[in-house]
Amino acid sequence: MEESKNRIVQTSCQLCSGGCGLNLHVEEGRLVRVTAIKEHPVNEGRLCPKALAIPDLVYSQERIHHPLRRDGNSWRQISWEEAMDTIVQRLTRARADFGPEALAVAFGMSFLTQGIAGIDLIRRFTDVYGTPNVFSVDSMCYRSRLIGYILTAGKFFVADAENAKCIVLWGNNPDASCPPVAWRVRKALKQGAKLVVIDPRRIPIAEKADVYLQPRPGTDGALALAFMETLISEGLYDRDFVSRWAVGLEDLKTAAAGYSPEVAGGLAGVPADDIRRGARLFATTKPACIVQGTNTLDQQPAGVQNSRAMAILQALTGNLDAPGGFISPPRLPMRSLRLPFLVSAPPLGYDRFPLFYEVMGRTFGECQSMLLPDAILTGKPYPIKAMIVSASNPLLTWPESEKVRRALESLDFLVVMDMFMTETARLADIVLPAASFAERLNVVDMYRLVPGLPYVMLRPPAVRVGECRSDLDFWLELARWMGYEKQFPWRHLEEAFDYMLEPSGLSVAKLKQSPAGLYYGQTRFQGYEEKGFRTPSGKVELSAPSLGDRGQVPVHREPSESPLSNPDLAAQFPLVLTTGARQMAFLHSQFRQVARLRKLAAVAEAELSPETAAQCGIADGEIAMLETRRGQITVRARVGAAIKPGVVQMSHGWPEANVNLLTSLDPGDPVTGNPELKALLCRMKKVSC
Ligand SMILES: Nc1nc2c(c(=O)[nH]1)N[C@H]1C(S)=C(S)[C@@H](COP(=O)(O)OP(=O)(O)OC[C@H]3O[C@@H](n4cnc5c(=O)[nH]c(N)nc54)[C@H](O)[C@@H]3O)O[C@H]1N2
Ligand SMILES: Nc1nc2c(c(=O)[nH]1)N[C@H]1C(S)=C(S)[C@@H](COP(=O)(O)OP(=O)(O)OC[C@H]3O[C@@H](n4cnc5c(=O)[nH]c(N)nc54)[C@H](O)[C@@H]3O)O[C@H]1N2
Ligand code: SF4
Ligand SMILES: [Mo]
Repeated sequence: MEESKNRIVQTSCQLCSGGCGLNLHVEEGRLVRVTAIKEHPVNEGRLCPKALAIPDLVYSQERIHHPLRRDGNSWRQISWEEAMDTIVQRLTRARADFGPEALAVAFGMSFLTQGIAGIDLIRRFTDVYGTPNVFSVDSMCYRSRLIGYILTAGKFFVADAENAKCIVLWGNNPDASCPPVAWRVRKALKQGAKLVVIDPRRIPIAEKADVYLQPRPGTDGALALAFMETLISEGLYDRDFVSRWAVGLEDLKTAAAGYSPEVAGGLAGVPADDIRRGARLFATTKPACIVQGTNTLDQQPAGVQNSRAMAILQALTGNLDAPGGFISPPRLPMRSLRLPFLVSAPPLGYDRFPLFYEVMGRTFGECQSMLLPDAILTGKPYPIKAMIVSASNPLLTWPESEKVRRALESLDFLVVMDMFMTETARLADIVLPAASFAERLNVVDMYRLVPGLPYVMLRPPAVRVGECRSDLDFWLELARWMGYEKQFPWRHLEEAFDYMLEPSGLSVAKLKQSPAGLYYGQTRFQGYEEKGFRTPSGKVELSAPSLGDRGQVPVHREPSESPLSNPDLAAQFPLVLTTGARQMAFLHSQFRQVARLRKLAAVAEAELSPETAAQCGIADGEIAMLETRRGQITVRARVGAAIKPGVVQMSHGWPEANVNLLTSLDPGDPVTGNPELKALLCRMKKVSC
């Protein structure tokens, strides 16, 4: 690492998916301050409160600085050598005793956002070891959308809010979950764009909405079909685009015909006229885009179909592959590090959810995580005995925490690499101290996804803390310790990055010359005019034969727990629970130890309306019990008019009030196995002291 006394290191923030350009001010080897890079295209000089707290996070008293080994009920500090040696011995033994499938690896969002090479290094490692069992959070987030868009139009799309004249925020509150998107939405609004908000909570930006729909959680499929019905029956769709570039209109018409705004409005608890107004505004204002929640529509029983519906609405209005609509920035050309032919066992759930693994010849790496706890507990289809968790806290972030706990406790060997002693780390045999993003080298190309820019940037190490190491260094090093030098010939990470980057013409050295990042390409529009869409028909598939008997046209599926699907349960648990609305101050279970962020949200709260609170006998600020048929937690009630009556919202990530004690791992979506986290049945009552 270059060491001069006072310097500014330009980097890309990793505290949410935004990737803002940051100046890390380093004095005497210590990170003292963070400012924004003015010319960075993502944030253009802006920052959010989390970025200002980076020094507090990096130097938190609670950071783990050294590898730790469980010693009965306490922890013993060990050297990296001892940690690596132990891991190698235990992985070698697991493989010999139970076969290579006995190893599982799981990584979280803070691994996914590290940039290029991370997932590839893990996958190369597990390929050589011989296990297919690599898990990530995309079983709950993102994959259903990816598959939904690909099935419909052959590729992934990003909403180009900045250039839209009409924006539909559909289950998305970017002010909390992705400020760079919020900045773009607000810029478009200032330029006169129209806004439709569809959210059971009247989120702050809804004050600016031309149409606000407040649905019962889990009814988005019905609303989307009602939008389609309005477009089709009122002749508001783009006939030219649809006749040239879409197949399956007749099937779609039939499906949508069952969901007039009256029918859908009845299901969702939304006035039919408001649905019509929203649909008309979206269809008649061009260009328009739906900015859908990153996981809101995924975590419902028709997750894939919901995302198909979003892509179909874009197609019906001719807003696909068009500025201000859905756009598809190019990928950075890169070499993959995968060696999948070395793995023989099928991944978990391959037979049950084949489309989760492969769609139209395109394969996806990580397995369906929701099946892992049962597989560990039952030993079926094969024993899973050892696990490495990198940058994830499944004990708080995966559904059904009690089962996840039992599963992790029953492993022979668990390694957790984290910056903090999390609930998950506490179950480990070995805990490894992870470097924060300010302490390690990465190459970041995720701007293509948020906010849709073909941009790449180096994330250089600025400071060093204790013996903390970069996750990628750990995986590279572990490969060497396992004796995989032949397949991992790179002496250090920079060489691995260069190997991957070669097809792009870039290298770490070249990226160092542009410390604020650079564009690697240009987004092209209407690419289908030349090549068609990458679907079997070459067109947008309003009805998708690739879905086979899983339902080829979008459908509404009631949540498995809802007043309509399960009235008996609703008699006992009369409220609808939606979980996981993002809080600006936190990233899932992270940052609760940072005092200045904790000031923004001091305690865990469940949101409910004054009507609902009165029915439950709860007043604002009182401690209440929130309960589903799976368990109960105590939490402070936040009573406010913003949320739909009959609905409770509880964010995840609070150790003292873990909402995932109330959720289920059961696969919700029949295509991908995504769990249902957005619409469950619950009840709430006051806790008497
Ligand atoms: N009920 C409910 N549950 C949900 C959701 C919901 O909406 N409702 N949303 C789900 C979604 S979409 C997601 S993506 C998941 C997220 O699930 P996770 O990714 O498991 O969530 P985090 O709490 O961010 O856990 C990340 C961990 O990595 C650590 N960490 C941070 N940076 C680094 C690093 O650089 N290296 C290493 N090794 N560790 C690091 C942090 O300290 C933290 O413990 O949660 C899901 N859980
Ligand atoms: N600060 C912060 N930012 C984050 C994260 C974080 O933990 N903290 N996590 C990151 C990750 S991994 C992800 S996946 C994204 C998540 O990003 P999103 O999924 O977009 O989550 P939110 O922006 O909170 O928006 C969810 C909104 O959906 C509403 N909602 C709940 N249920 C329903 C429903 O059934 N239908 C409809 N229409 N709306 C519903 C909620 O009230 C809420 O306002 O955020 C990312 N950014
Ligand atoms: S918006 Fe996200 S990426 Fe940008 S500074 Fe805040 S936490 Fe970092
Ligand atoms: Mo996510």
